Amino acid sequence: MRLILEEGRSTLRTMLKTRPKSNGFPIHFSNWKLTTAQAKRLHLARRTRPPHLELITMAGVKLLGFWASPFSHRVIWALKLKGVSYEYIEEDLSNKSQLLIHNNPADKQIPVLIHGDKAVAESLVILEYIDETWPHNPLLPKGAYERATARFWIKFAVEKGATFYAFYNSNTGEEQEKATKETVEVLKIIEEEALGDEKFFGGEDIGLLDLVLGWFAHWFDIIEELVGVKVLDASKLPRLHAWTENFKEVPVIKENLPDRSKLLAYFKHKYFAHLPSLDN
Ligand SMILES: N[C@@H](CCC(=O)N[C@@H](CS)C(=O)NCC(=O)O)C(=O)O
Repeated sequence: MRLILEEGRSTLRTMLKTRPKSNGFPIHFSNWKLTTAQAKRLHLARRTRPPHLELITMAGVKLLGFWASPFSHRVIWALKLKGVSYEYIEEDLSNKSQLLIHNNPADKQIPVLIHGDKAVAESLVILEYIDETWPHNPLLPKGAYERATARFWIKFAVEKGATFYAFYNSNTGEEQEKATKETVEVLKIIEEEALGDEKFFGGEDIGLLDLVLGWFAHWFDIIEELVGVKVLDASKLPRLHAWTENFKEVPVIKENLPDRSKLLAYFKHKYFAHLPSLDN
């Protein structure tokens, strides 16, 4: 690739030397014809440019998101980790934009990533799209087995969503005890079997599983506060708790977390709206 790029550069140098004489700038490029061989070499050099050069010329990237959504945030973190510049468009979920409806007609949910004329929906699908489109700073491990393992845990965590939701929804003594016990059990499995003694799920650096579980580091604590039960603390889940601290210390994460008090107010409103009325 280096050779091809070098060739591209030397073709450009030759072209600059042989460019039509002009009395100054601007040069009239329309008078400047490339030989077929020059055009082919330049085309090849452009096609094989490394991903960081792609950033300079890539088609526009837009993200339709919602400020309080952990699903939007995992995409934001991925784009930031890759250094992909993008335009963020905040959606009003009570009055969805035509842009959202047009780009995700199936379920009209955020996040949606628009890349040039293509739209990708579903946060996990978007994360894989990002990782494949901009392969530098990989989010999934290289080896097939390691990728399969990361994908297993992502599926496991997503499928346990009902357990976490039951915890969020629990408000009577017995029901709350059961939901808390089940939540701790799931988190213990994640801690022991997926995280082990690593700093991050991705090893020394954060990877796709870290981004998927990222909501435990910022949103879960808010749910605990609303439910009035602490689960993810240093005494019950020491390694997972340390992971939440390490995760939030990564600059890209730290700089891209919604304000906690604003988030608490938002979820408080939603939480008390869904609880059964005390008058009933
Ligand atoms: N499975 C989806 C979930 C996305 C989701 O739940 N988005 C919510 C906001 S957090 C949404 O768009 N809600 C509006 C609606 O469902 O009408 C993903 O991972 O992207």
